[in-house]
Amino acid sequence: MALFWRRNREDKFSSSVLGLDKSIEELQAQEAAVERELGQRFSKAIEKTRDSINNRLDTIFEGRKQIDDQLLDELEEMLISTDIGVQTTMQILEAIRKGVSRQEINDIDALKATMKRELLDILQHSKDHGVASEMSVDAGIKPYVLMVVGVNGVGKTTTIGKLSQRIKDEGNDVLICAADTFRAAASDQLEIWAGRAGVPIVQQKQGTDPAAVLFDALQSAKSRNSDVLIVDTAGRLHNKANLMAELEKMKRIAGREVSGAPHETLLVLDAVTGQNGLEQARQFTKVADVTGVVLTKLDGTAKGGIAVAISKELNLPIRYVGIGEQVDDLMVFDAENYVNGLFN
Ligand SMILES: Nc1nc2c(ncn2[C@@H]2O[C@H](COP(=O)(O)OP(=O)(O)OP(=O)(O)O)[C@@H](O)[C@H]2O)c(=O)[nH]1
Ligand SMILES: [Mg+2]
Repeated sequence: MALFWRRNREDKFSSSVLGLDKSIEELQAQEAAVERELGQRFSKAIEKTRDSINNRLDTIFEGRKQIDDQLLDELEEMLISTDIGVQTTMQILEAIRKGVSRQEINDIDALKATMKRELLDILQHSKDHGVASEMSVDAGIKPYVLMVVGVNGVGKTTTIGKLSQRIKDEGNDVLICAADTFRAAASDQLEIWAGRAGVPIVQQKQGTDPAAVLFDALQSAKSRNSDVLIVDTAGRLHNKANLMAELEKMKRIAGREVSGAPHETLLVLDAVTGQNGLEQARQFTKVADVTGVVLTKLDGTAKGGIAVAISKELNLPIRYVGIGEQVDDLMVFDAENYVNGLFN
């Protein structure tokens, strides 16, 4: 999928170049400025997590001359407290113990470097379902159906608003499907986001079978020749079997109407819920064939380590992170930026 959006961005970029008499240098400087600004915003979003990690590290190292077992115990506690997960914590500690016994790690900087290396290794080795969708999108899938799932209040609707804007800006015709017919006002809320992004929306009255709304939207996407159909779903609780069955029905309808659909199923997880979110995710992956994660509200937590637990324990790629409530507060997840941003 990433390739898809990128390809469109490049098309748009080259056509805008034709209309402008800016030099390549000016354009490069402009792009660099945008990148910098994004980097700063991301860094700000993980500030709470960074502060928490670094303050604890400073305290652990204060007045200490050597890395001993007690220090490592404290480090373990610190890592667990960031919601990085038990498995990840153990992996990092093992690497540190090895480094210490080989006398490669003697100070805080060497220790941080080892932590960074291990974290990056985990994040970059989660299975990337994106590879398959990139290939099929290149074969000209239209409409590309993107389903968005997750429990109540995690930020599905907001994320769809942000994503619609983003994908549209990259030169695609987007259509939104309001298949959350369960909650009153859900459709109205989505309509506001559709209006903001300037994209059409297919909706029906509350209580309509979500699969029927989806069916409508699929027909509409085909007749409008939409590039991408983004489907909002109800915030269903993982212990409600009927709601999970509904999700499966929607999947079936999508696949029947558009070959291979849904092409991407994004699970939205709220970073603030930490380890509870992981449990939700496990339930969803059982029925929804989740292909990627959007981690929202990273700006609102000091436990941003959950991103690593998701990669390690669910083996799912984090596609985007939400860093605020505004339409442009959605960023492509960059593992290197993230890991570097965690340490001072
Ligand atoms: N700070 C912050 N707030 C966010 C982010 N994403 C969503 N929110 C807020 O989270 C709240 C819930 O967002 P919704 O998009 O309504 O969540 P939902 O998953 O659609 O909820 P239901 O439709 O009830 O299942 C809203 O107040 C959003 O503004 C984010 O990245 N950062
Ligand atoms: Mg919603």
